[in-house]
Amino acid sequence: MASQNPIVVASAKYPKPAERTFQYGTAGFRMKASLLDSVVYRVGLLAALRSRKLNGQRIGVMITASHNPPEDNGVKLVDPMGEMLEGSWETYATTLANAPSDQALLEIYDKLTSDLNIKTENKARVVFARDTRASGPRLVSALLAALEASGTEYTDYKLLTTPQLHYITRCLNTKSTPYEYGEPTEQGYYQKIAAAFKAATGTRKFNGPVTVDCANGVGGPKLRELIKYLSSASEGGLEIKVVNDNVVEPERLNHQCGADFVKTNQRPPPSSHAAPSARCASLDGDADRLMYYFNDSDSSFHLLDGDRIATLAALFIGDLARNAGLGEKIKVGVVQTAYANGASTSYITQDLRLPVVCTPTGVKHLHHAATRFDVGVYFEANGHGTVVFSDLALKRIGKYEPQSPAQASALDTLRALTALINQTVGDALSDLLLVEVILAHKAWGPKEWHLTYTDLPNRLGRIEVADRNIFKTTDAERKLESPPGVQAQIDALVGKYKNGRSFVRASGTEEAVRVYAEAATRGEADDLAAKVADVVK
Ligand code: 16G
Ligand code: ZN
Repeated sequence: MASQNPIVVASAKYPKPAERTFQYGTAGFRMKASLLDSVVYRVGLLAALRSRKLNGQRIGVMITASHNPPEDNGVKLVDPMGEMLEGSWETYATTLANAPSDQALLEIYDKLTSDLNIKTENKARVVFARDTRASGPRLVSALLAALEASGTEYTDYKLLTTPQLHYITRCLNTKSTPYEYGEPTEQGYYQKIAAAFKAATGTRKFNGPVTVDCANGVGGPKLRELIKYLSSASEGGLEIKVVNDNVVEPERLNHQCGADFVKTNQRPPPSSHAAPSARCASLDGDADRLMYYFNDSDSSFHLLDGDRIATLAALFIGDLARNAGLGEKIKVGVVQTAYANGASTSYITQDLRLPVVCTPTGVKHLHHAATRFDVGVYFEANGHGTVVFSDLALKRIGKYEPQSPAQASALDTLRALTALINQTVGDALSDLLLVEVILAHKAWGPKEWHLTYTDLPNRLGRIEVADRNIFKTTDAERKLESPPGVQAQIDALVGKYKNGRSFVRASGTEEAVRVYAEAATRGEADDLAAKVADVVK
């Protein structure tokens, strides 16, 4: 009898809330945790299908809602190489999540199995982890029910940052191959990063400590763990001051702290008491975003966001490749979104003379575009990003025989960076150490870093509209093609401002539309944003 099928039996314990339509968004499913049990159960089934389809390669499942408030949670899948789930499978996730009954769910599951030619005799293997949210353990039990009902082998990695799970997934799937990535354990992650950090730093000195706000999320305990593997300040290592690492009171998560708070409010967390010009950084709730900032001696606040990290990394890696004698053989490129400050784009193209590609918002788009360069540096302005090295670039960097001591030194640093950087996805811990290495090499403080170019004043607004789905974009989200006529009105407004630029897009994570504007002065940027908002309302 069909009703005795284990998938149906277990599904009955995780009923789908009626009247709810779920969508696998930019970063998986994300919403109030109380609504998420059926979704997590069904995502577990999809992970099993995905693994069977890929002949038993490990698929990762991460339970987190990143920078969202503590009462939210979310779930997303990680593909075998540690990348985000392939786009076409997002649709299957949405279909499974919206199956109206347990029986309908089984029918969709079976139909996907046959439509996608999935061999049911293949093994299914899943690895999973969660952030520190209170709802995490309950959602893990929904996931386990699905893995058991679908006959899936699994490993529970308990609490991890999102990028740690991406790292482990890739390690497991490349073990004993020429593409081996590292030890598939949390300890292996720290060992790899710590050794690479030491090698990349060499004999350079750090200019004082860095204070890291961990958003009271999983990044706190994990950063404390990582520090145990690094040289201490008394041994000439980096001093890292950990703040906002309270994970005992879950309601503190992302509250008045963290990378999203700092970027959105353009000010340090109220708990911050950093001295003038001291380096400060903030992670987000699952430690895949990083922001730097500092207060000047006149106490003005300066943000060093994803654009700044991208430009710093591109500058340094471009120089290293040239100094190593690989300038002609390794082409560095940068990937940004429309949110990148126009001044950063000009700096990359005109001063660094590197190519820039613009993609729609969302890590998967940037990551994909970055893999087309030998070395692709990608960052969203919100602090999510990394650097990816192509197989060819890795081979060239690995095999090149340096022709001088200067080339040898640059090459050593470049090699160390390929291990320090988490190439699977943006990783705040790995990015933090990358920035620290670069600043140490350049003997720069945050001020010198900030002086590389001057941001155009900008404003980001959020507008609630009746139906955000009518806002359709083209040209990497820089232009609206619907509703008709709106883009022409925006263009007319933009034309009135010096260095004006503005665009409107529907959020992929909230019921709202976002308006971005930049212009030559603060007043003009604010004015342009307000006028464009009026057009959209
Ligand atoms: C998600 C994306 C992030 C993007 C943000 C945009 C991933 C892992 N995360 O958090 O990259 O910046 O959505 O949000 O892809 P929005 O669509 O609401 O503006
Ligand atoms: Zn995040």
